[in-house]
Amino acid sequence: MSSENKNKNRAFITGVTGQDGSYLADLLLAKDYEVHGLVRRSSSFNRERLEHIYKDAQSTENIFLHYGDLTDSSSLARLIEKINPDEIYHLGAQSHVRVSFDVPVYTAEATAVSTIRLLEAIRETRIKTKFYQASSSEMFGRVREVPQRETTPFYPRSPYAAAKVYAYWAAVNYREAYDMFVCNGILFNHESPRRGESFVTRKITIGIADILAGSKDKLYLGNLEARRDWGYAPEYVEAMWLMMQQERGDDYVIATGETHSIREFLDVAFDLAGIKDWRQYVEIDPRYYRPTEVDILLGDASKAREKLGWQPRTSFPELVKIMLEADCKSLGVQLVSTERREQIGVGCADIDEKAKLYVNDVLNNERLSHGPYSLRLENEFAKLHACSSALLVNSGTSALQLAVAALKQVYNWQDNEEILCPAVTFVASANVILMNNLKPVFVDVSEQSYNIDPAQIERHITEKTKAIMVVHLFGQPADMDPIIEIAKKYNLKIIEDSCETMFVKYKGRPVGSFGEISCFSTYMAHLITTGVGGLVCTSNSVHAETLKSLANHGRDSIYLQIDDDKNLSAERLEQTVARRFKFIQLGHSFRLTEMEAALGVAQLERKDEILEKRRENAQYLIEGLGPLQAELQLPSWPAYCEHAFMMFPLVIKKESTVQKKDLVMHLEKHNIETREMLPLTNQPFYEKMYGDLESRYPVARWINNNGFYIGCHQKLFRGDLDYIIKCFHNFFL
Ligand code: NAP
Ligand code: G4F
Repeated sequence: MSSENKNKNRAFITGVTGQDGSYLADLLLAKDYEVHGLVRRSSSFNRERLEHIYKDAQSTENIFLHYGDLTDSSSLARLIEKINPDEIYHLGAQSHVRVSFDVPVYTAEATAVSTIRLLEAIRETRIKTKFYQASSSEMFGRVREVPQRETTPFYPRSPYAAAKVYAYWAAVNYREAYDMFVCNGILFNHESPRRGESFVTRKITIGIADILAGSKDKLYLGNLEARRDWGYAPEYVEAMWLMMQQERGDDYVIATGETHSIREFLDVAFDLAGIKDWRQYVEIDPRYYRPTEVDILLGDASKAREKLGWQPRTSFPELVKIMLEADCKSLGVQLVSTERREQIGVGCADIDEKAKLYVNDVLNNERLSHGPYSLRLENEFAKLHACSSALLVNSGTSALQLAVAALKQVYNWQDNEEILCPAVTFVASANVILMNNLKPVFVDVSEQSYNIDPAQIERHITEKTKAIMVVHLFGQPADMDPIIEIAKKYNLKIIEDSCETMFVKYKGRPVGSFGEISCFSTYMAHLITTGVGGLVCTSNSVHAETLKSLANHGRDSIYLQIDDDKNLSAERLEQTVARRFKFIQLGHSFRLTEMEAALGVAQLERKDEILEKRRENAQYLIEGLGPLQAELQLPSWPAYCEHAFMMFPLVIKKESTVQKKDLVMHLEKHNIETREMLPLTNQPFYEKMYGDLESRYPVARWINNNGFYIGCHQKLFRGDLDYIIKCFHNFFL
């Protein structure tokens, strides 16, 4: 004890590492007590609940932990004498009711006899101290009246309850026999995020968090009919302290005055998690039944209210929410309720701490344009897509614009020559063709993949056709083999618009490696994001130089490369200084910043995790929506290609009577975002240019009238997916 602490109130807490002990330590430290706690030696770490105290230097000076054991009288007596506390809170116990049937004698030792050990130690050492005994509503057992109050007779139903009754009467006896200040706090169940994990409330909230995180499928419980009066633990330790500040020691019931069954707890908790029917996740395991059960506990805390001014502040649903949110948070799961206020969007911002660190690193190093992060992102991205180079640009559209411009220049295409492009794709794929003074010619798409239909390509080829813009839509690769064959036959170049698809393979070969040039987007909601941004990849060195120059105002790309070279010879340096701002052609300013590249690197490091979660989510949706297959076309893809699930497309089947407008409105009303699949054939701009397109592209028209997509991104968790599935099923009921 330091000299400064001499005037402080000193408390000794047994069970300081438990739920109540840790909250009581927080409370007493906040009240400027010197706190001493009893800890038992354990092979594994048992101080988790006190960890936060050790982060605060002020608190650390005022807390002292001592080894000892409730079953060891000598250690208790020695500690009491040494600490000489003003207040003793005896909270330590074998506190699990079910376990007390398995270890009844130990429970009697730790829970009953420990109280006598402490009381005797006080008596023998003659120290002047107040004593709090953690009594329990379990003592009422087979209840003699409802609600239970201080005068209600006890009827214990377990070795634990019998031990607590013994300790209760021992405490009363010492108060009466030796005129000691002794309180019995008859506390009804109280819970919190620090509750032991095998008690039913915490077991449920942890179980739900695991289910939402996808790490568990089931929760195994015992008797769901028992009713308990559940309160919030931090408020209950306040009651303990209040009891110890009264004139005389006394006994008090501490309770909320509300009782709920385990079923009701499950209703509220699963509802908060967005899961309507918990029955599919909960199974009864008779091992959790007790030989004798306490059916109903309901406390009347009028005496505490009148004498201590204590009353509960946290409602039952609030308590469940506090616990569930904490368990979800520790697993990194976001909790969304069925009364949705937040939208389930098609995409998400998924920026982790590492991304923030990398961006900060750039800001601290003050290299804000093309630097080490840009280089790393370009090199790794190119490698992953089996290309020899990648160039970062400020959007997927810029990547496409450059790809067309570079090929037009390299192959000397003339204005108004044609590029084939699918009739269903984001408008940028066609726009960039027009912007390069070439003409987009649409090709209808496949009914299954929504990608360009190889069987439709040849009929659109004329002598003006120069290239095929292949789009890999929504994360699914287009059918490349027949497209490559046609391209060879007619000497056409292939440009890959892979803005929505990355990191996946078609017949073992990465998308992005088939075309002369391939384009990717890192726009928000894409597989990896830099906010806005893109990459243009190629394995052709001439194309690579042209792309680099065009993206950077038309500078001589050779001097762009050596700008960063610190070891230039004097002659080369002179040449560079003279030439590095020579513009050899008309170009754009399409560069990405180093901050965005840093974000991209952090995202790239997580690509496997992101892809895996998206695939898992898509599979879950496919299974959940499976029963609706007669009405809805779900995503399907051939075994020889992978799917990245950038989006989750759905098309109402031809034989269904359902109207897309009604289904989409139903989903939107329930805060599930939907998006059009964007056929080009009904875009006013292209209709104006080409006249009626819809009648010429029947599959695109069907998709326009019946298709839409929703998200399946990595931040959607089980509760969201169940909610989405439920909304679809409700619509088709
Ligand atoms: P808890 O989380 O189970 O904590 C029990 C504490 O006792 C832990 O610190 C534990 O240490 C310690 N302990 C157990 N055996 C020990 C031994 N042989 N020697 C030394 N320490 C030992 O319980 P709680 O929920 O905080 O409850 C506190 C007290 O109130 C208990 O007496 C309980 O029976 C009673 N109570 C609780 C409620 C409730 O709803 N929570 C209601 C009424 C009464 P380890 O950390 O090393 O295991
Ligand atoms: O959460 P429990 O284990 O708490 P119980 O038995 O009410 O005891 C707790 O509260 C007492 C105060 O009344 C304290 F004195 C005691 O130290 C402890 O803190 O079980 C609550 C109910 C029981 O009826 C049990 O049968 O939930 C039922 N239950 C159903 N399935 C389950 C489970 N209990 C647990 N622990 N695990 C189950 O799987």
